[in-house]
Amino acid sequence: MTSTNGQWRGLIEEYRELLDIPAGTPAITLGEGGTPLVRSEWLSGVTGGEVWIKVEGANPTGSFKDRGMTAAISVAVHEGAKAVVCASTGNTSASMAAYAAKAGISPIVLVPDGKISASKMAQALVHGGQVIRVRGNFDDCLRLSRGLAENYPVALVNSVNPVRLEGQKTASFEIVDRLGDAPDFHLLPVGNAGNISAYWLGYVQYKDAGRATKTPVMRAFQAAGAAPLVLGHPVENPETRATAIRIGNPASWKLAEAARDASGGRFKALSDEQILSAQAQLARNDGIFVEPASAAGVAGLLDDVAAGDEIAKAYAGKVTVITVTGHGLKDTITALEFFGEIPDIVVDADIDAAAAAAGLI
Ligand code: AN7
Repeated sequence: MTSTNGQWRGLIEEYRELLDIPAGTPAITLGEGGTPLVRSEWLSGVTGGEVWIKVEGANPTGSFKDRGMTAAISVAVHEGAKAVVCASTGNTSASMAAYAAKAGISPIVLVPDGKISASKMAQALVHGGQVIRVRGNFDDCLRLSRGLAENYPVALVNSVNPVRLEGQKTASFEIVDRLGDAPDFHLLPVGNAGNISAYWLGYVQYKDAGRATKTPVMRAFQAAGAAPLVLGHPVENPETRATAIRIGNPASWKLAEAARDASGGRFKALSDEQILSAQAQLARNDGIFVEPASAAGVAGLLDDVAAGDEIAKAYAGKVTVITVTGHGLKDTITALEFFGEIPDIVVDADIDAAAAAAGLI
């Protein structure tokens, strides 16, 4: 891909000819995309294969949502929108508010009251979002968000807007561009199911264009308390500490099932304990701090491997990519609650005292 003096130009300019957006749409960008693909020695060892982590927390607002949002906001502005609306478990609203600020339009955010992390709330507010707290869950917020867009002059930028998927599919392009071909397996968390649908679009497009020889098997993971795709029916009261994926009735249900079926993949549910444990292990083994929901793909790989069956063995000798969707700084309260108890030893400003506290003497 071309770039300006080695500087990444944001995904619209890097991939414009591959995106189905109106010709001449001016890019509203914060430099999103071009995120690191980091080889995990730890997970490569665990599987006997080659495991890579796509670090989406490196996007400007700290999650993969920026890929969809640069596209959705650019097209909305091109079409004359003055206000945008979304329902969110936190990351979509943080991203929308930032891109709306950049575009000079008004962001309206609907969130489940008490169920989004403080950091994501701060992002939406600091960027000038009009935050409306709803007595209900994400699925209720999405219903309201659609209703507002139908009845009032505001553009809907949830992933039911197909332009969002156009932006998000570029993550697959980057992976293939970096690895030289598509991986054998792609693992990721699923909530509203836009991202898995977008990745699949991207992989299929690259294969059809002859830029990859294959498409990966898509294995997607949900939290056990919010696992409608695994159960095969909506969950009325979803619950999980991984609040980003606390979603009971995913909007892109059919697209996600199509990606699973066409790729020979699978959905699987994981306990919150598995997810939080994977979050800590990834941070300690690989130096990558992700928010709880983002660790679901890693937890899924560990769960698959622990089963010791044919699925576990399939990773050996193969290339696996796991998308970690959002930064660990998005939810430090949950992280501290589970692993990071702040030590209650305080020392005087003295080298010997510090050395003793560190166990060096
Ligand atoms: C960190 O922000 O739905 O399956 O409103 O924030 O494409 O929904 C967030 C979803 C995974 C699931 N990881 O992706 C929202 C929202 C993180 C997320 C997902 C989300 P989708």
